[in-house]
Amino acid sequence: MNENWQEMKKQAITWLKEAGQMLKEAINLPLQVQTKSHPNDLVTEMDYKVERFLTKNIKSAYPTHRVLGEEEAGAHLSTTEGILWVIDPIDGTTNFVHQKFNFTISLAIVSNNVGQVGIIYNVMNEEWYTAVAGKGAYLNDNRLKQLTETTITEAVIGMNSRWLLKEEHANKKRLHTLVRKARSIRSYGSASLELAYVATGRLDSYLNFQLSPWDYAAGIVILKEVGGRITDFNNRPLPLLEGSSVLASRPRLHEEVLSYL
Ligand code: 2AM
Ligand code: CA
Ligand code: CA
Ligand code: CA
Repeated sequence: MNENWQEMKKQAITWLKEAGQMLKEAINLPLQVQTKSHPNDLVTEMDYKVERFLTKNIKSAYPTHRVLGEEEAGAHLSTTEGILWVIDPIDGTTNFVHQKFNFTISLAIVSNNVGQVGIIYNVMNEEWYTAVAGKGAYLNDNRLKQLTETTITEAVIGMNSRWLLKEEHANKKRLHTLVRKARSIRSYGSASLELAYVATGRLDSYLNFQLSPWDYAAGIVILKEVGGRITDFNNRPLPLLEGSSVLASRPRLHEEVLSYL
């Protein structure tokens, strides 16, 4: 297959810009906020609007491609064959509602299970983290450097503190040890943004016990370009048709953190 991934990335950026504009215009208007799996799992009409807008554009430009989105698109996909667009219309809906800051639109183009394009767009500050497989990763126009190694004692690790309270977690004690050993812990509330932060070195590691493909598909492509590692807690590649635990880190630190999970 001889697809023009750079061209598709450019096309996707024009759609994301328009979607970002929709979010900026909606942000100070009253939002209809509903809950999904639990009272803190929020969704707004803008999550649906952006996903429908992107899906419509993708399908009309590339009728043979398929779309997997958080809210509606591709809910019953059973294979990753062909070209699949994996989108999260708002990653960090709680931030969108409460902070009006630090939420992204995350988009990946995956061909036969291999990520080819990744875009994580931090809407309110116009930070675009992008990558095409084999062509390097960028923050806006600046090419990101290869990640260097570090150790836990010098690492700033991203995680949601609620995981520390998880009663049924078999390795709770070890997780507490990890938090004590690390230099510092951060929580930004947008998984894709936190993966982008690992790619730029703002975070040394990011972990989450349960995420979905639209949270990490773009991050996989971007991290690979800078030599970052991203796997589940058992060091296996991440699935694209179901959810998973996720650890992303600088090289070497990854193995060290895995031993605490
Ligand atoms: P979302 O905003 O797209 O739902 C918040 O810590 C991060 O975890 C966000 O990236 C959020 O994505 C993601 N997340 C994944 N599953 C979630 C869930 N069931 N409830 C809340 N946030 C979830
Ligand atoms: Ca959600
Ligand atoms: Ca998400
Ligand atoms: Ca979302």
